[in-house]
Amino acid sequence: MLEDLKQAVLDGEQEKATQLTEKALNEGTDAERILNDALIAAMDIVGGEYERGDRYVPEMLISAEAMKGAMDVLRPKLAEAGVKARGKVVIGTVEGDLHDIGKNLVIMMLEGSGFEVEDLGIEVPADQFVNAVKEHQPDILGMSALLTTTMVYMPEVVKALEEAGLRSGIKVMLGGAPVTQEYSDKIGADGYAADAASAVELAKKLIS
Ligand code: B1M
Repeated sequence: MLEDLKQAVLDGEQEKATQLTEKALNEGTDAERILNDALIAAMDIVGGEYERGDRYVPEMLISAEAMKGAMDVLRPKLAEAGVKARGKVVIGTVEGDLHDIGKNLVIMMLEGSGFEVEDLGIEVPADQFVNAVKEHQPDILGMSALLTTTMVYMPEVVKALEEAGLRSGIKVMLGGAPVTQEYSDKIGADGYAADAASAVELAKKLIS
């Protein structure tokens, strides 16, 4: 059944993925096993296919949606069983910028890989990032920007984290079309990812 569930996520069949997750739980399959052997396994394949150019954004999105449906059923069971997330990420699109399609895709892929994600939404000011870090104590703070005029806000957030004495306790990850690795290095972030699949790989690397 776990193979069928994995396939349902790969095929982006949300209803089937949700039903199979319920069925597997009802038959006594361990929630963590469902997560690792079916859902995360499927999203690993999706990420790899996307990186090789064998899968496009819409196909990645429908798999992520299927994963989300299954996760809605699984999440309470994982919490009951005390299963810990791989790591925690607080993420938002920076002040002045309302582009969120890419950020949401990154979130879905991170969740699909076992990360707990707190989404701050769009047009997030530096003080909101800082407060969210204090409140949620994430391993990683993620910032997205799609405009050349808003990516320049990213160093403001890094500076605000430093001023609040929080910078050394977390990793800062950047993304968005105009952002580059050079820019990430320049503003003192810990890494940049070009797409959702590489964002997952980077997040894993940053917490290891
Ligand atoms: Co806007 N827009 N837009 N727009 N828009 C762009 C970005 C633009 C390149 C279009 C163009 O002129 N060719 C241009 C920016 C130019 C620049 O600054 N270099 C632009 C502009 C100018 C504007 C406005 C200023 C237009 C205007 O009003 N005059 C305005 C700005 C509004 C604002 O933000 N204040 C504006 C508005 C909008 C809409 C509201 C209409 C809409 C946004 C809807 C929404 O997001 N809810 C929109 C859209 C859709 C686009 C384009 C067409 C598509 C963006 C997108 O969703 N791509 C875009 C042109 C383009 O890219 N072809 C454009 C798909 C998405 C999956 O990719 O977002 O790159 P992407 O995300 C990727 C990676 O970047 C990475 O992973 C994602 C998934 O693979 N990634 C991360 C992203 N965040 C990450 C974070 C990470 C790691 C990886 O870690 C934390």
